[in-house]
Amino acid sequence: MAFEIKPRTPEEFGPIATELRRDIIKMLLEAGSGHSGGPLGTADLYAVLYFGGYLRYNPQDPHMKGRDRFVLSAGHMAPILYATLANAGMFPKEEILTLRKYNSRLQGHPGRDMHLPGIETSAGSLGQGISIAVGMAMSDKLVDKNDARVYSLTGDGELQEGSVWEAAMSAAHFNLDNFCWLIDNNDCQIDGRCKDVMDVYPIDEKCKSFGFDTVVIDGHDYKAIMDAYDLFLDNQKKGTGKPTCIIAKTYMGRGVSFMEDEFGWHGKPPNAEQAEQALKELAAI
Ligand SMILES: Cc1ncc(C[n+]2csc(CCOP(=O)(O)OP(=O)(O)O)c2C)c(N)n1
Repeated sequence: MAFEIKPRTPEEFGPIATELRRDIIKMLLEAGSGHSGGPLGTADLYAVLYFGGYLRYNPQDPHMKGRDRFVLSAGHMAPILYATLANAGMFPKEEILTLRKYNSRLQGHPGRDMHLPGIETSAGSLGQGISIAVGMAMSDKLVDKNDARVYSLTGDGELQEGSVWEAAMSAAHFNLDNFCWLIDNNDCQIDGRCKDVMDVYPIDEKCKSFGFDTVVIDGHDYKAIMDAYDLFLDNQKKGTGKPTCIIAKTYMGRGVSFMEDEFGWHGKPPNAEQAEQALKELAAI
């Protein structure tokens, strides 16, 4: 059974996010490869966006004209997107266990050519998804002149890609108040801490100077996440002409004690014993 899409109180998101995290563990165990850290870390952002009524979509009609779109720019975090779409009723839930298998629609990085409902574009080459998302927002606002919204999530390591900033510059230049940029600021990337690999800070000042209405939030606090999405909706409603940026402070691997804040879990699946432990911990939340 899929979760209902409706306005919720902050307390209602916990069980949904836990289910998403449990699904991530099950998928990765079955696949034997893939990314644990980022997907677990961002699950709370997805729970509120997809099940709190902020993203307007229709599982019965995934290509609905004028729908809002979510573009996962950090394509390696695909497991959380697949878990979310399955729990939203976009495709049968048992399909999540085909992750990374031959002939599966759920490849390691999202592929538009897989025709999986809810996947708006292919992604995996960092920096490209957000550029495509800004193009979608331009098309909605300036060509179709509808009120559709576009959300795109990048990692913080992804900010090291120059094309991210070209996209950001365009969003502000074209007054895309229908565009919301989510940054997963877990301060971890594949090789270490972001500031050690290539210092991306101060992220908030950069985003502000690029013309975004920018907020920094605790990415595991449901009320804070709701307030941030509300700010975005408000910006669009008022026609401020400013895109919104939500910098979500998160912990990689959130919910699983031995994965939390450990960049070694960026691109690793749990083994059977670790998965059992993770599911036990998640069940106890
Ligand atoms: C253009 C490009 N360069 C390099 C990579 C390899 N790569 C995949 S994920 C990743 C780290 C991304 O870090 P972050 O965005 O912080 O994601 P997180 O580690 O939090 O999941 C890198 C360098 C890639 N996918 N695309």
